[in-house]
Amino acid sequence: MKVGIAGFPRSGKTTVFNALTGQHAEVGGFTEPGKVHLGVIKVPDPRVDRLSGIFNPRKTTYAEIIFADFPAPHSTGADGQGGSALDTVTLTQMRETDALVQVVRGFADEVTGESPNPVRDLTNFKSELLLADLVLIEKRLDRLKKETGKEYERALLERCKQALDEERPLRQLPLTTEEVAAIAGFGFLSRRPLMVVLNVGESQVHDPMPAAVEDWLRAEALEGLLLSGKIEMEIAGLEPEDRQAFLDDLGLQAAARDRFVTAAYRLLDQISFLTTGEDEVRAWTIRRGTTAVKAAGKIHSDIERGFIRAEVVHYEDFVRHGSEAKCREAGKFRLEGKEYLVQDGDIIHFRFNV
Ligand SMILES: Nc1nc2c(ncn2[C@@H]2O[C@H](COP(=O)(O)OP(=O)(O)OP(=O)(O)O)[C@@H](O)[C@H]2O)c(=O)[nH]1
Ligand SMILES: [Mg+2]
Repeated sequence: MKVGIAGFPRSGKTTVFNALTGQHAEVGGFTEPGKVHLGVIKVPDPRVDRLSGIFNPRKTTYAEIIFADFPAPHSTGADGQGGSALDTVTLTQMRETDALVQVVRGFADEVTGESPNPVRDLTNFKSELLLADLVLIEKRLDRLKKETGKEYERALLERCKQALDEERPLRQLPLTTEEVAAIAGFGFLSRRPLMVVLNVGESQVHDPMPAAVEDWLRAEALEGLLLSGKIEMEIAGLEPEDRQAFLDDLGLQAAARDRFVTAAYRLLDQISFLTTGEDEVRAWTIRRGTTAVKAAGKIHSDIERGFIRAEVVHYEDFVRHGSEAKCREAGKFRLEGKEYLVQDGDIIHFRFNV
């Protein structure tokens, strides 16, 4: 899963990125346009630990989240004056993600002295995503005028356009699996699952989400997480044994990183399926609602192409019964076809033929 960290200039994107990945990318220097920081984290998963204990494989691989920290252009943006905060390079890079996290500035900017205005930034960011999608759709519709026999696509794009005209992100538009596939190539940004991080000053980490932000999120059916990127970055930089004392000092339960990963999984609609064997025990991340054949494609395109069936046993059943043979006896071992919707915690063996 590749998660893009986006938002307006100086909202703390790079700071949050460092906090999550433990990297030391420069902050406060205005990240250069076009420069994307990439970082990978392993997703803690007790199921993988347990299965690894049972199978004793040569290799144990946790699911990974790749974070991409996007720069924002220098001179424009969160001023509400219509300046675009997302240039075309950034937009193209953002289309290559599975999900987006918007970092919203909740602290006063020390350099510009500007006080925070999260609702304004949320509203403007949303408009930017809608506009970026609208531009793509209009271009395509224009081209379709000259073509015949593309009624299906035209009608679908008209529906998308209408939603955008009504200021509804495409993620709110109910689409069939077929329709989703038909528009997948556009990489529409307002269809990406979105999570909001309100990045607050050090003194506000104990405050609840401000009511105005809460209302905005509810109206958009989005969830948000409040944290202080600056503090979290310091925590990430400490030796593990020093972290707890630091957290205790601040009266915090745990580093936001773990909360973030759990919330990101849930909010961004990600689940994991597992593969087991003597070679490797591994967790794979997919979006909820992914079919077995597409999940197979995560592992290898050959497995997707030559898919015969999926042999599935759920993790809970597996640990309850202790082995695949016992699961078979108990009728917990299933043969599923291409269209089976993979569930979180499914242990899968794919049968395929190439
Ligand atoms: N007080 C406070 N300052 C923060 C916090 N997070 C970030 N900052 C400061 O805000 C400034 C910008 O932070 P960055 O992380 O570089 O912001 P950015 O969004 O990556 O900026 P660009 O890449 O230039 O768009 C820096 O001076 C940070 O130290 C925070 O939680 N509290
Ligand atoms: Mg930055």
